[in-house]
Amino acid sequence: MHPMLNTAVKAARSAGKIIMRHSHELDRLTIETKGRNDFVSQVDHRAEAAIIDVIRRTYPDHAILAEESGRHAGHEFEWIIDPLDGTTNYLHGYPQYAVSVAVYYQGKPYQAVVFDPMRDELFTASRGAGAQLNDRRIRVSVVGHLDGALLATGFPFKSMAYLEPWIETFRVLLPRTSGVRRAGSAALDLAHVASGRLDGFWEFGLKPWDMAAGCLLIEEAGGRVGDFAGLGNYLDSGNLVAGNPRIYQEIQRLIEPCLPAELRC
Ligand code: 2AM
Ligand code: CA
Repeated sequence: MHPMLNTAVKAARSAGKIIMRHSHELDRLTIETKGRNDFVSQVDHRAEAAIIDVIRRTYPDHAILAEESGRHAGHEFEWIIDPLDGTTNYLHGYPQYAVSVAVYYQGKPYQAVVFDPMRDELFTASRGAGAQLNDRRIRVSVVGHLDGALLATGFPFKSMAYLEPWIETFRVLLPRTSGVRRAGSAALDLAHVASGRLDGFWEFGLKPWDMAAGCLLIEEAGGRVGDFAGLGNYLDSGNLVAGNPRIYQEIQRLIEPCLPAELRC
């Protein structure tokens, strides 16, 4: 395993321990509201501190972008961290959440970990070296048409600015698929696309830490990821389409007419 991936795994597992420990005493957590429908607890903060601590011990001069503490300056390598993706689920005891840790090198995805502490599933990828689930190689599904595909998405939850276009995409896609799921953790949805459990995914307005690791998992598992223009600007735009290569293309083709002009890029 690449040494940097090894550190990312250690960091994600130490966050996972904190998350699991507190999952049995949710009623004792202090919950703050970052904004409308946007919650954070001590668990998010502690898990993030644990991740940063592990990284800093080995790579004190790397840059870090973390959901709760923001940007930490550094150079060359950037760690993009979501200590608990699916906080709303977690706070309700709904078992669908994950830790996401990615390393970018010169602006490109380099290492990725998504860890599901509930199921003890560790998804890992290194650029050019494939993707694994608990050390076994994973690949995206071979489903070739939407009518046999299981997709995932995220509903708009904070800003409702793109509720109407999202509903349009849903209206177009839903009747053509086997089903659409909305489980509430984008990082985990992407890991499930990488491992072939889901065939495709789309969402508006994601944050970089929700998708940085999941996108490399998918690419290294033979899938495709892109923004609504089919380009690589998804981390900045927050708009993401992902899937096995055929389903990715189908989703892109079908949602294009649903998008307002400002989203077609
Ligand atoms: P988070 O829990 O790390 O914030 C999916 O829509 C993404 O949006 C998730 O990865 C989740 O990441 C984020 N999100 C934040 N608040 C949410 C909410 N109230 N409902 C659903 N998703 C939310
Ligand atoms: Ca989070």
